[in-house]
Amino acid sequence: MKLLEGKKALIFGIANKNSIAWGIAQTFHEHGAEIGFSYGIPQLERRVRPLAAQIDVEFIEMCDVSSDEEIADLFQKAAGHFGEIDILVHSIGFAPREELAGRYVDTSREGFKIALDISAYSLVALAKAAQPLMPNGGSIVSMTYYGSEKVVPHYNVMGVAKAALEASTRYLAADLGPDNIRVNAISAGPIKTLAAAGVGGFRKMLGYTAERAPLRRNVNQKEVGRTALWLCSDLGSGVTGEVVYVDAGYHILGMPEPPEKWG
Ligand code: NAD
Ligand code: 0WE
Repeated sequence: MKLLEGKKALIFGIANKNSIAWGIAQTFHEHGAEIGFSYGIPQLERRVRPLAAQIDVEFIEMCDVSSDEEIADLFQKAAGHFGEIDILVHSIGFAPREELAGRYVDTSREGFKIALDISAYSLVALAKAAQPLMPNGGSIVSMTYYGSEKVVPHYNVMGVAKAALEASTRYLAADLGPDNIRVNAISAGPIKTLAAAGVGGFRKMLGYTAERAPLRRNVNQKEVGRTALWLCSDLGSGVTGEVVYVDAGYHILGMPEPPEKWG
């Protein structure tokens, strides 16, 4: 059964074929959604266009979400192209590279501002801009990570930004619920993407979580896509303000068992 037949989805945060947003886009396409893409920087256009062509995406626009003006322009174009939309996917995160090494206590004021602006405030700005395009309700989904709740070495200011993103999910859900707009976040386990590739020791982190997670493996972009699918389809109609984990169960552990059992 196709779950998104007749629905229109605007997806932010595709950089290349490894992006979580691309896993979501492919799943939505398989389920009959009409899709639009927005990407963050001009250099990504040549990567994003061929992907868009694979799933019949016609609306492809650049938008730097740190700019109110670019967001306004983007939504004006989206209103022209789609009229109304049903789904908004926020799959964007960024902190200056130097903030993701060393200690959190050394975070700069500017690094903090940039990380929180691009990774958390942008969800608020996009939700506000999307609301007029969702007169019959809708579903908004963003991407988060467990480093918002527990200390993950070097995740640093991104952990604080994700905590703000998750809290924003609840406040937005309360504000937009009366308009039948649902707002949820997916907390994914570590996945090798462009954003992750820039992180020292990421391969070791993948190994560490795969050895300990209840499912004894990592998750992939398609598994995140299928959770976004139920959240954004009628299957998720009663769910809002929630953080849903797609992490092979890693977050439930209090004392992760080492791979070779103790005693
Ligand atoms: P990715 O690099 O493919 O996607 C990140 C996207 O953010 C890119 O498309 C980039 O262009 C965009 N972006 C950055 N600054 C922007 C700006 N100013 N304006 C517009 N777009 C901007 O990597 P990904 O891993 O797919 O990341 C997607 C989301 O998933 C992020 O929120 C990330 O924090 C989250 N996440 C990733 C993992 C992981 O391990 N990869 C785990 C959990 C959550
Ligand atoms: O949210 C993320 C990635 C966030 C990210 C990554 C980069 C690298 C390149 C944000 N900004 C930048 N800026 C850059 O210049 N993840 C959940 C993946 C991730 O990133 C980590 C992790 C995990 C997991 C960083 C340190 C420790 C763990």
